[in-house]
Amino acid sequence: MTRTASAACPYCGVGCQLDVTLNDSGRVAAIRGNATAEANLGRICPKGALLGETINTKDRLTTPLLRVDGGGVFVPISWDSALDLLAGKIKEFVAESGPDSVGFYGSGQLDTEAWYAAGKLFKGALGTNNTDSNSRLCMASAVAGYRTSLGSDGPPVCYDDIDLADVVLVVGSNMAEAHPVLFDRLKAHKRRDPGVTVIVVDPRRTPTADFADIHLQLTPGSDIPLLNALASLLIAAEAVDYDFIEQHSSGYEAYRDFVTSEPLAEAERLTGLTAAQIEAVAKLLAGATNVLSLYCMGINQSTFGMWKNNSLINLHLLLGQVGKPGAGPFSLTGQPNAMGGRESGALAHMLPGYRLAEDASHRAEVEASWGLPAGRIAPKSGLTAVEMFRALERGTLRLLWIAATNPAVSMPDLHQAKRALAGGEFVVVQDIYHPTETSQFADLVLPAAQWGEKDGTSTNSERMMTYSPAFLEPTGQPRPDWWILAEVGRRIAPELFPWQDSGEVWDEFRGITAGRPCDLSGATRARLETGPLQWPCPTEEHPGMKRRYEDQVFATPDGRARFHPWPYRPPREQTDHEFPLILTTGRVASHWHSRTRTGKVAKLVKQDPEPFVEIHAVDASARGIHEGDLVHVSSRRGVVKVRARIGTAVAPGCIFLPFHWGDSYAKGTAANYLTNPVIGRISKEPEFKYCAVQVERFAMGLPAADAAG
Ligand code: MGD
Ligand code: SF4
Repeated sequence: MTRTASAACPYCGVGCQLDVTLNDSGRVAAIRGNATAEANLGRICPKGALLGETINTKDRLTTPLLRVDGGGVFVPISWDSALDLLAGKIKEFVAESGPDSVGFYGSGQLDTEAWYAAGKLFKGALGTNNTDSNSRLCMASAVAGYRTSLGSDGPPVCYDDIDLADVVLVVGSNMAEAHPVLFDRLKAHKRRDPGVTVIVVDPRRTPTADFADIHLQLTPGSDIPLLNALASLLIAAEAVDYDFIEQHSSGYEAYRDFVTSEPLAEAERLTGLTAAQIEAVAKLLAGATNVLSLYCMGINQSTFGMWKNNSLINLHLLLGQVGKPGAGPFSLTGQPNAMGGRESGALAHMLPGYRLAEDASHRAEVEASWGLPAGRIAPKSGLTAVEMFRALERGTLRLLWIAATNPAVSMPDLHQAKRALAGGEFVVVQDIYHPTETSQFADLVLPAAQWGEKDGTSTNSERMMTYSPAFLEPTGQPRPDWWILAEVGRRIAPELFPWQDSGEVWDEFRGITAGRPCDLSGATRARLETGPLQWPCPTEEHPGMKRRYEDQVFATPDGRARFHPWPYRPPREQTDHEFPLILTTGRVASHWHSRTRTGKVAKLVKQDPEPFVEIHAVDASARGIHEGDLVHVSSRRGVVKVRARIGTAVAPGCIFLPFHWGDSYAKGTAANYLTNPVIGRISKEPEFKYCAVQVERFAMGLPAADAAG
């Protein structure tokens, strides 16, 4: 007998709902898009459709493993031994070196229940804020941008707004490849209404840019001068919403004085765009009824990413294009539950319910809710992703527990990250596969239940919470992530972890959000079992809200949104004669992150079989490089060897490398051997979109180990 189940896709932040058909033996037979799901309206992309192939693989991790010698030999151990060992190590290190000697590094692929359990264990039971998510590497700038401009994290808009906008500004997002189902929706909207204008701001001519009416191919890192120049032109033309500015914003005068003092010629110089190009876009914005901007890593993955987010939101405030249908600043999230992690306090500076660790009243609220003594939660933010790996290398972080992420591929400056993992005193990796590039470094490996084997909740880019049930028989003895965290918690502070199932974790979590900007206390598990809900959802009768701020009251203390007059700041590393090219890293459509899943799906691998560097014909010819040649790409931190693709998608002087391939594909090919680990002052997000490199034709005879640097 075949059966069906409905679950959220575990890949990107679009959060498509998938209808899964299971065959007689309970295996995935087919996956289709759920026709009634608001997130995808029946649509699906190949990654989601081919998920079935990622489940019963040879490298599926089925039992806890302990490293028994320094040489990478692992032996199976029981769950009880593994949990006792881990809880014992945590207690030992905390007793000897204090709570900040341990940390948890997870990802936007953990469900909300797991993140809530992690926060309660580390921030509550142990008293360290050392939990961070790989969302730090992608979303931290957006989190900080929303909070400082609108008073609270979380997008104000929803997917329906795509169908209602007449000018869509896509800034630093390659949604055609990274959010394909949402991009299909944008294409369908434009097909229905050819009057809709799509403007893409991107240094690369991506498939998204190819579709646009206007592509502003700016110099990498120059978004702020562009956005400020647009604002200056709109102010000069008096095409701004004075009512909105006067009644619902603060800081306009300083912003106006600043942006209008910058000559347009300076914006031309910094962006590489012409005045005519910038003026044309300003005119379109001035004449638009509804302006929606969709943005992603192109402005986030930068040390000034928060400023870039603020500068884009400034434009929306100037035009009064926020808090109404079809309009607003929409930060697209990348991972299936990057949003849920933010809501449940995953990041090192946050506590559940969008509370801040450094806010005394927020700490007191959480301590009261968890029944902790006053002062238990540490008053300082914890270590963030890059900082954790530095502390692990120094030895001040003695234990790092890594879950649902593969930092030995995804961290910037991989040589440093791998040195830290290799030398770390006690490294725990909780994954669904082994070996991965990261689990090879672990002292203890824990098998997590994968998609379909566990139930749990995730929140997508438009604040839609989806509950996914368990519908697959687990392979071996994997356990849900929340359960593993709670079991360790029970061995440390049993009274804090009374949960019998994920529903009880969810209940406790939703309760703690009451009265907060992300109030989802009305989203009971029973309601979510009948279908997804969007927060805010403050009561059990509340239908959930499509849009925030429709009353134009923002989440700041005075209810006003804030203008921020930010100047241009150059990227932190500059090109020179030794490293004359700019490297930008990103994604391709067929692969997901470090390919632990998509690298096993034949059709996806066929589409993008190997790592490559995209280089402009002019730069290739100057170096004697031909299509398909192996080349060395080097930066101040390392060297990689990949194949050249020559074209005109990147501008002369720039190259592009996707970051998906790690050492398990081939040693010394990972883009992150090159990237700069410098981080933003507030966001702590690294600069993945800009570093100085050189490209040379591969000289035969150089051993691969040298190529890896
Ligand atoms: P990226 O390719 O990282 O992907 O989704 P995106 O952000 O869309 O970056 C987007 C664009 O930023 C690129 O086209 C790049 O050229 C541009 N860019 C670089 N520098 C600048 C700049 O200075 N200014 C501007 N304006 N643009 C710039 C990321 C998203 O994708 C995320 S966060 C995740 S976690 C998911 N990962 C993922 C995946 O691994 N594979 C696939 N297929 N899809 C994914 N979806 C999600
Ligand atoms: Fe999954 Fe994203 Fe594809 Fe939807 S668009 S099926 S969420 S990968």
